[in-house]
Amino acid sequence: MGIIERIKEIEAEMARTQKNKATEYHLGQLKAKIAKLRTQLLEPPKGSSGGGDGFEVTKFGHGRVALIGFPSVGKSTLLTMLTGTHSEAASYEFTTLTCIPGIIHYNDTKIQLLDLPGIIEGASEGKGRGRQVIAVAKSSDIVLMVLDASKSEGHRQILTKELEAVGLRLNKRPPQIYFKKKKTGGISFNSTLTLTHVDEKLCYQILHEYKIHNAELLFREDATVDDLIDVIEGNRKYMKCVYVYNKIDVIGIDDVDKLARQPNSVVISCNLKLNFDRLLAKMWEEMGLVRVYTKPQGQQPDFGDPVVLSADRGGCSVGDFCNHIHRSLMKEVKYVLVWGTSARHYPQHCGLGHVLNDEDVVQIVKKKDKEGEGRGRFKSHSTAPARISDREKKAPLKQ
Ligand SMILES: Nc1nc2c(ncn2[C@@H]2O[C@H](COP(=O)(O)OP(=O)(O)OP(=O)(O)O)[C@@H](O)[C@H]2O)c(=O)[nH]1
Ligand SMILES: [Mg+2]
Repeated sequence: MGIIERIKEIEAEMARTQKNKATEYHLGQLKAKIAKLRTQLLEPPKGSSGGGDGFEVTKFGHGRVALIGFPSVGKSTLLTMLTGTHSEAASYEFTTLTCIPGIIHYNDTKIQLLDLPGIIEGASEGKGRGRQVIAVAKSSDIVLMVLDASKSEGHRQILTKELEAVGLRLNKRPPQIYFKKKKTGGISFNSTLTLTHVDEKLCYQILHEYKIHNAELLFREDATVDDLIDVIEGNRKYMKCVYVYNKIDVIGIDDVDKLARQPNSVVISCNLKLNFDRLLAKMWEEMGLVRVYTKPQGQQPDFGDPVVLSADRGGCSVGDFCNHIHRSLMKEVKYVLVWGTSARHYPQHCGLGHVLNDEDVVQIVKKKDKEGEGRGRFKSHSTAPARISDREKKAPLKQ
């Protein structure tokens, strides 16, 4: 039996099982079994060289955004409108068959936008080109889930389920559970608060399912079985997602209003070019890019060409900023002067650990070569040799 059939079988068993206190442990175990099988499904088959026929495109720009959605919701139309790169759009399904990259120029940064083929229910199990599409989505910084505003709300749930099946978690943060495998000592179970979804026995059972008999487990929040499985699997990707409802030109204003009020949602219309600025602003906000402008000593800051940092791509500290300019720069830095919202006063003297905010201005002050010889008024200012014995002997006076 293949992995997909086994998953189906277990899902059917779960559907048959009533949910109550007595079946809780059994259901937990089944969930862990499915998670294990799904992870197996994600691993490339043995002997293959990996992706192969995937359609990975080279990363470009300061961030990457993937357009995910059902066929014919207007992904290609949106890419053409936002980037100027033409992507074929037509009224039939599966117009786009591969990954088409475009570039959005926004706030002095370049953001790569990827148009992808539409995905359908069952994509996570390989239907259509679902697996490849989801692989590209995983490699991006955020996902724009494009939805047809005139279609049912169910599409959003189906897509979220498909993405969750391959280990993507949208708009969630990692569960606050500390988990560490050990060599000996059995399982130590602790929690900082009362747990309402899981108990010690259930956790033991799930760990047994994974053949883990020695580990440390500490719950810092009231987590569920699924959260625990996510932590044990350890391969989940937590991503931001913006829900983009397209084609609002064909629905009533009341429906538009309802959709627009949902969290993380933006309503647009490609045909009428409606609300693109809001979409871009929301995308920018979710990406959390930090633009830092450099200021050479005694000159105006260079506002044309920012250094772009982000927490997901390496961090936003002064050290990361220096590394971004040149890897050897960090060693030469004495301190930096910072102007902007991260500084308490202007300019603030900061070290390498200081975390920068968007639109900060930074001036780097380097160490001087001679620095460090003596302190304060004992600092040697002359370039003459320090020790008397090193000084050149004066020629003896002529008599
Ligand atoms: N009414 C309306 N139709 C739109 C809008 N945007 C796109 N469409 C139409 O929707 C159809 C599908 O557009 P595409 O851009 O090809 O959709 P897609 O999501 O790229 O489709 P696939 O590549 O097949 O996955 C086209 O006929 C577009 O003209 C819109 O804002 N309003
Ligand atoms: Mg398309």
